[in-house]
Amino acid sequence: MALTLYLHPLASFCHKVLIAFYESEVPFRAVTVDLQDPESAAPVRDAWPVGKIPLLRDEDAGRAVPESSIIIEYVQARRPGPASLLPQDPDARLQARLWDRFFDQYVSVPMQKIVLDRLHPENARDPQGVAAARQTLNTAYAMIDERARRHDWAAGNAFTLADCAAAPALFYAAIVHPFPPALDGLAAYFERLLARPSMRRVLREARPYFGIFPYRDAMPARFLQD
Ligand SMILES: N[C@@H](CCC(=O)N[C@@H](CS)C(=O)NCC(=O)O)C(=O)O
Repeated sequence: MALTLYLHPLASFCHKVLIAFYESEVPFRAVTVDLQDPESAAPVRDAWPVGKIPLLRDEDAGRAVPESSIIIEYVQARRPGPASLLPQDPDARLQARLWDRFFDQYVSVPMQKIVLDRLHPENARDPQGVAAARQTLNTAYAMIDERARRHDWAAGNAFTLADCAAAPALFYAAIVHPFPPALDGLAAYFERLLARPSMRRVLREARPYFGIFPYRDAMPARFLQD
């Protein structure tokens, strides 16, 4: 399988796939996309007109695969590596899928809302939408905290697809909407994610781009160097 992954090194949904690929030792070619540049974005928009990254191309199959969770599942099914990110057991698999959806919808999406709002001019900002996003994050943080006190990983005792989603989502969310100090289960889970070599590699590769992150000023110093 010759795989090309269209991505941006700062983009959280791209980090999710990169973590999965590094965990599973999937060989691939990375192509950095500038979504503001129509020529650079063309391969993504031609295959998936909503124009979101990551997008995978399976060159041998002549097939484009969009959406981070689908990309991970596509590759896991065809090239099982050392890490099984989708458990075989149907109930355990459902848990992995459930918590993957949870981190995408209730952590990544509100986090993106807060980040993108800062890029807008003052008169185009959406304070109500941002307040709602912060409320969603408060609810999500409490749920993760409760769960992380009982399990090492999002779907149970094994690292799965759900943790690939959680790591970048929580990385950026913790910067734009810090964890309440009382949620030490959440904080401990975040540290477990940060300790994964896959996550460390993703952050190392993203570091040269941190200067263009709208909340660069709020990034903890420990993320600015190895
Ligand atoms: N549901 C998608 C979300 C992908 C997504 O939101 N990607 C962001 C980068 S992290 C993006 O392409 N943003 C550009 C845009 O929305 O125009 C997935 O799981 O892959």
